[in-house]
Amino acid sequence: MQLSYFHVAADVPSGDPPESAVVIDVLRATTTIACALDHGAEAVQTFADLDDLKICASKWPVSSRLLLGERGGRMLEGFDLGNSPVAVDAEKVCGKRLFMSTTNGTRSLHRVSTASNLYTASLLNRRAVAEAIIKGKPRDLWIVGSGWEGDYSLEDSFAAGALTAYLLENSKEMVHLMNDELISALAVWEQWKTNPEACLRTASHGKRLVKLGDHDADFSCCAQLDKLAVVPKQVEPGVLMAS
Ligand code: 3SL
Repeated sequence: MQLSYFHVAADVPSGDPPESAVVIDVLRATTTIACALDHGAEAVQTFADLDDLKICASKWPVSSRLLLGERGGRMLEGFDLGNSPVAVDAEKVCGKRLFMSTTNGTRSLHRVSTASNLYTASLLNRRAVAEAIIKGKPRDLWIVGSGWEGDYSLEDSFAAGALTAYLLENSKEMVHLMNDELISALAVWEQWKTNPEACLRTASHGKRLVKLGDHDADFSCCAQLDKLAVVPKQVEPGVLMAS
């Protein structure tokens, strides 16, 4: 298995991705996706563009849809939910389709949406996603972080390192680390693996969320490792379902 890590969508090489790719946005898009699907959301349909989201959502029955999103960490006007993993509880999301757009995470997803096996991962479902990858035996796997508006993010590197460490320890296939970004992601994982929340709070986006206020529950949720068995997988462009 040949693994590469790209910090943000813009770093992804031009052309088609390999058959398998994983998108990570620990704070908070892919953590929210994992929680929503784990709580029974029918699907999470992701959009980079808000107008596209509104047009598509308007064709869906009001009773079975929710609009979820943020810009700059703040919930969008007219939306039902912001991008908080603790807000997508079963009572709100069970059986519903979530139409979602976030500042960075949904952009990374769209950059690799042509991958046949496209997963999203967070710390919460790291082991479950890693096991799905091991089962699929991909020759190449791209791990794509989300960062912040084109810039590197510590917490996505940390999670990319966590995923890679699991694959190195548990895959029977040889795992080859194909770029320096991935080697440094492993070093970030080693640095904070005993205290993931400290990594999230050290990260610049963590500090941004602290400034926005009242995100303690989000931090403790996003920092939990291997708690969920849900594997979000793209079933059609932009649409993620539990697999
Ligand atoms: O950038 C994103 O996609 C979001 O996850 C950012 S936030 O944590 O909701 O502010």
